[in-house]
Amino acid sequence: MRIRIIHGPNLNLLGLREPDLYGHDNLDELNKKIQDLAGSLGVEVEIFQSNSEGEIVDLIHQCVGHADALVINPAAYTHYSIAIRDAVSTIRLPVVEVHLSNIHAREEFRHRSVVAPVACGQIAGFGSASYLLGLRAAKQLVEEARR
Ligand code: CA2
Repeated sequence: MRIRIIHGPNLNLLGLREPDLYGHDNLDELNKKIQDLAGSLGVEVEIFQSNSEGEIVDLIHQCVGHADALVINPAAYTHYSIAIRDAVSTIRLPVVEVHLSNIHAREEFRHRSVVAPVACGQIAGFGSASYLLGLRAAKQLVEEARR
């Protein structure tokens, strides 16, 4: 089973500021945690980060025929990118939306996700563990679909 992980804009800066919101892990440390869990779950992961909306759309499209599920933190695009929402709804694969912070406990403009309604579910507020929970959820969704 292959699961694609996409980190959205500015997450390349993780660990460099706002640790109270996003935790102390930098992106390499977070990716190592994801790879370690994937190894123990017997799942292959491929991890991408992009600051560009169009590139993220392309990365979502490339999942078709290549990955079994997608875990995505669309970062700020969560709140307004119809292009990313449409890409997610087009691929017809299990998609789990994740956020480091609890977007529902922050500014009102972060409460709305335009992606969540076309994802299987959303995990928010657990720091790096949101991705680990998202990976477990994605694996379970793929297994359920195969039964
Ligand atoms: O909580 C999340 O994971 C977010 O997706 C992070 C986005 C924010 O716009 C969303 O509302 C919630 C921001 C990503 C910025 O990441 C940085 C982390 C540390 C330092 C600088 C940027």
